[in-house]
Amino acid sequence: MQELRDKFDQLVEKEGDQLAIEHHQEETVTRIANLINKGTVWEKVWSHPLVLDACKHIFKGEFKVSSLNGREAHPGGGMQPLHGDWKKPRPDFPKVHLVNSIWALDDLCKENGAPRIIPGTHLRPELPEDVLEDTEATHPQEVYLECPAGSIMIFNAHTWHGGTINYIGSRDVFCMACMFQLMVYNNKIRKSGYAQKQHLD
Ligand SMILES: O=C(O)CCC(=O)C(=O)O
Ligand SMILES: [Fe+2]
Repeated sequence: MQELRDKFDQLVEKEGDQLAIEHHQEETVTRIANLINKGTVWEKVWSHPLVLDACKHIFKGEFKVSSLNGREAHPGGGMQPLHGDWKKPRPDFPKVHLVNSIWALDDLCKENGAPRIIPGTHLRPELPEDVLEDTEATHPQEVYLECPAGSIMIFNAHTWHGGTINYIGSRDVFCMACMFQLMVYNNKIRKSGYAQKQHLD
C-alpha cells in the first residue's frame, strides 16, 4: 500500500495544476484521473482477484475495467453530492451497468471524509439529484465507510454515494475508485468482429 501512496504523491507533484483535467476537477479535493495509464503499480488494483470475483457475482455477465481515479479530501473540504456513478438512462432497470470499488489507502472515519452510501438505492430508478432537495444533506439511511487502511468497499455503482467533509483536517485521506462496466455488444461490433475473424482464418 505504501507503494500506491508513494506513486499517488509522485503523480500529484508531476501533474500540478493539470491534475485530473482529463476527467473532472474538484475545488477542495486532489484528484488524479486515468491511473490505469499512469504506472504498472495500479495493476494490483484493477486486477485484484477479490474485486474481479465480486464483479462477476454482481454483473452475472462479461465486464471490462472502466476507470481508476484517486481522490484526497483537503482539510475542511471534500464534500461530494450524493450521486450514482451511472448517468445514462436505464431502460433495462434494474440491470447493473457499473460496479465501483472504493479503496481506502488511509484509515477512514466519519470525521475525516469517509465516503457514505445509502444502501438499497440501487433499486430506485431515480438519480438523487432528481428527488432529494439537498444532495449534500445528512440522509437518514446513510452508512459511512469507516475502516482501516487497506479496506475495499465493492458496490453496485447505481447506489447513491459520495465523499464527505474531512473535518479533522488530517492529511492523507486517500481513496481510489476503480470502476468496472458491463460489456454491451451491439450488432455492428459483433459483425465486424466476425468479419475480422474470417479474414484472419
Ligand atoms: O472517494 C470518495 O470518497 C468517493 C469517490 C466517488 O464516489 C467517485 O469517484 O465516484
Ligand atoms: Fe461515485
